[in-house]
Amino acid sequence: MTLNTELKNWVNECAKLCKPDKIVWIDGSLREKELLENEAASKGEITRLNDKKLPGCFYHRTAINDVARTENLTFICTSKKEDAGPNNNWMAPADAYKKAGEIFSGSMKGRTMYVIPFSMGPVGSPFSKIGVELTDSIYVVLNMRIMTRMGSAVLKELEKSNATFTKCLHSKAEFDIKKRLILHFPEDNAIWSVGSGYGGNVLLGKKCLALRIASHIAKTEGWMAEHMLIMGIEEPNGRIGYVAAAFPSACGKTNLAMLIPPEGLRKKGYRIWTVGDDIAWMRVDTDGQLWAINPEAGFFGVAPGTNSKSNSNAVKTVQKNTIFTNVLLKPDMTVWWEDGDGPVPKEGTDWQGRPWKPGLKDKDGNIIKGAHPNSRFTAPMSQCPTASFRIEHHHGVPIAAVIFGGRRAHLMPLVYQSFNWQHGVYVGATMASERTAAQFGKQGEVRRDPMAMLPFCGYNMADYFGHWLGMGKKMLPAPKIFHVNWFRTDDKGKFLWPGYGENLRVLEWILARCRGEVGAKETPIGYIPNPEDIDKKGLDITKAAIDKLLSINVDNWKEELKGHKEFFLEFGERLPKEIWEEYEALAKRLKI
Ligand code: GTP
Ligand code: SPV
Ligand code: MN
Repeated sequence: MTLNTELKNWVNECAKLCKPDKIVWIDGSLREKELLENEAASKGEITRLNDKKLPGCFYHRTAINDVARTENLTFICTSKKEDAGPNNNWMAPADAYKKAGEIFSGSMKGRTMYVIPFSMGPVGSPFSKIGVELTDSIYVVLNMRIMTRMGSAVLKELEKSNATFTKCLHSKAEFDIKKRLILHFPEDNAIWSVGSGYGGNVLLGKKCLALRIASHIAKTEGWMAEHMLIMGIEEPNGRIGYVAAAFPSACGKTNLAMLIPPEGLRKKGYRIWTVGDDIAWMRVDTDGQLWAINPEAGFFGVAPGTNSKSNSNAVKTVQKNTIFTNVLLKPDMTVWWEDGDGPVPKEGTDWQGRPWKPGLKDKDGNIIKGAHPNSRFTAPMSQCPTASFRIEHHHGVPIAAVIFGGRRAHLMPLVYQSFNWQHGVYVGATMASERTAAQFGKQGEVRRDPMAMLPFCGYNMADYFGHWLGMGKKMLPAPKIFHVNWFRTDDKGKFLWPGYGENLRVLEWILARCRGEVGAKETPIGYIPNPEDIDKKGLDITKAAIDKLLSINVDNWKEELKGHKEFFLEFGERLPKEIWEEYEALAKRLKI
């Protein structure tokens, strides 16, 4: 129970609606964790993994139709439809409460309702925000324990006078996709999620609070909530430069945040510090600089493709105290996924709970994967070998550069720098990524995803661009804004740039630009490196490839500009005039 009357009343109200058999207040202790693990294991909600090989690890399967965020069932519920904007699904708040209320009604009968007080950001930091999630899922409690700071310490914060919190209500209900809704009420600081058990839909501190609700709060309070990794690059002289980077899903945030320097650079003394891999909250501090914290405490990362070669830091991070969701379960009670470490197992149980062996095909002749392509690991950030020593620092790290990026086989150079903040906002606003085979729709088709926030901006994106423009005016100096593309290909479709650890060479150039230590070539789209300014020692790449990576094709850019216009027209009168100014300026530089 609690002394915070708002919290007490709200918990009672939700209990009246959902009718749980009992209510348990989560304190975050180790003893409580063990009790919950035992209970969930005895009910089959989770499975304990091999305690010798994967100590403290558990396995979980979601329902077959509940394996990813469901953007079509995700709504922003504001009084006025225009406030949600063309980028969001919208429902009127009264309709949303009614519709979801019917599903929540009695949904926790025979179950326990857990009350999870959690803090996004270090407990007690003025940068942090508190939420309370009510849920009938032990899996959610155990995941929230890794992904957030939670329990008694947060409850104590809430009991300080005037402590406000985001009201997060979740019920698995019947896991029925027809009765699944992920609803955000920015005007009430509330989230209602029902009918799902998948991470991004139910770990309400993550995308729902830390991005959709927080982006709305941030606009009102004058800060920024972004879908960005945060990392520090330590140079041989000990100086650490921090960057924040926004890439859409499956475009390499986790990989970049945990980058392993190539041998030559490592020997020189380069070192990486991981601050976050998915979300950044950023504020202007008294020194005029932009400072960032990672509001999360753990990683909810994609498993397939993670191996000791591609990301050995992630592999080391998930060796203990990790929850694996929808991966392949091996007979020795360890786990595996496609492109994971070790030989392909001879047999196992797949993510749907069926017997599996390599080469199995479905009735259409397609290979059956052992792990779902969006299977994930939930692991504490503190277990990452490159975890930054500033993670618990209450106001985070100073950001020297903001980096946007996407998956573009053509058009986008390896890296370019915007002319100034306003132009940088335009670069972010026109960000796009090509569809991969894993996504529905025409392959190679460009999908606009401004600042990688299309599915996560909790309000009208026209206003969001305005907020970015306004923030730039507050900073002195504002971080420099860059765009990167690790995915440009040659005529045969092969990546031109080796990527991964080698991306450090690009970050080196970015930091040198921030410090005014290196020149660049001015082009219509921005500043592009002179080829000799990218450190290529030990890099196996031809001169032709570098030249192509650092070139732009004006005709293709003229074509690209049509897509910009089409996208911006959707926002009508609400789009800031500066965006059109930048559009016109770019057209002029391209001599259209
Ligand atoms: P979410 O967790 O969904 O937000 O994704 P993310 O942005 O964290 O992406 P992640 O780091 O998991 O990487 C996605 C995919 O991109 C993986 O298949 C990686 O192997 C691949 N990838 C990452 N970095 C690079 C790179 O520099 N070059 C190439 N070619 N591929 C990369
Ligand atoms: C993403 O999809 O961008 C994720 C996973 O990071 S989820 O938490 O499900 O949103
Ligand atoms: Mn993400």
